Amino acid sequence: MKLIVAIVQAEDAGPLLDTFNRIGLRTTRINTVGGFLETPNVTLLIAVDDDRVDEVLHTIQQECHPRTRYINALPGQGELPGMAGGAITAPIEVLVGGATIFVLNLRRLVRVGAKEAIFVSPLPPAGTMQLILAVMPSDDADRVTTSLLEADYRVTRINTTSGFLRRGNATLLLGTEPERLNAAIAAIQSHCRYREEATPEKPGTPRCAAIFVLDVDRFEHV
Ligand code: 2BA
Repeated sequence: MKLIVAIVQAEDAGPLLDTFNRIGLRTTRINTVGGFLETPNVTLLIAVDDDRVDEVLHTIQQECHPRTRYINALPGQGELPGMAGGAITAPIEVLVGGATIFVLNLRRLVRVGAKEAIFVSPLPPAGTMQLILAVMPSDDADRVTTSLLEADYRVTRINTTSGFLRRGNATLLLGTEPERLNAAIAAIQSHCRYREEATPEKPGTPRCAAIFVLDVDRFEHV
C-alpha cells in the first residue's frame, strides 16, 4: 500500500474531494500554506492499494490546474524601466503547478474498529524508526494524546478534516522506535471510541481511526 501526499491549490480541493468520494477513496485534508507565495493551499493524505496509485494520480491531474499568480517584486527587483529605483515595482509572474505529489511506501495500515491491521508489509530493517500518522475524530484526540504521553511517547497534533464528511478531525504525528510501535498502536486503538459512520464505500460501515505507519530514513532530535 502507498500513502499519497498531494499538495493542491485551494480552488481545486473541493472538486477533487468530490471526485475522490465518488470513486470511493478516503482522504484527509490539511489546510496548509505555500512557503513561497504564503497563500493557502491544501495537502491531502490518501492511503491506497498499489494498484490504485495511477488512478489517483490521473484523477489529480484531471481536477487540478496550473495557474499563474502575481506577486509584488522583492526589493531591488523588477523595477519598471524608466522609473526611479524602487518607486514602482513590476509584479512577478509565478506559475503554480496543478499539484505536487509524494508517493510513500506504507509499512502498515490499521483501521481502528476493524480491530486488526488490514495491511502489514514485511518487517523493516532492524532499528528503523517508525512514523505514525493517526487520523481520528477530534473528540478522541485528547484522550489518545493523554494516554500516549503517559506512556512516554511524544506527539504532534495537526487539525485536519475528513474528506468525506468534511468534518473536523485530528491527525496525530508520532515517531517511535520499532519495538514500541505495537504498544503505541494499541494505546491509540484502546482510546478511540467505536462509531457507526458512513464511508464513501459503504454507508454505515463502522469507522473510528485510521493509523498509517511509515519507515523513517533518519531521525534526529537536536
Ligand atoms: P509555494 O511554496 O507557495 O510555491 C508556489 C509556486 O512558487 C511554486 O509552484 C513555484 O512555481 C514557485 N516557487 C516555489 N518556491 C520557489 C523558489 N524558492 N523560488 C522561485 N519560485 C518558487 P509549485 O512548484 O507548483 O508548488 C506549489 C506548492 O506546492 C508550493 O507552494 C508548496 O506549498 C508545495 N510544494 C512544492 N514543492 C514542494 C516540495 N518539494 N516540498 C514541499 N512542498 C512543496
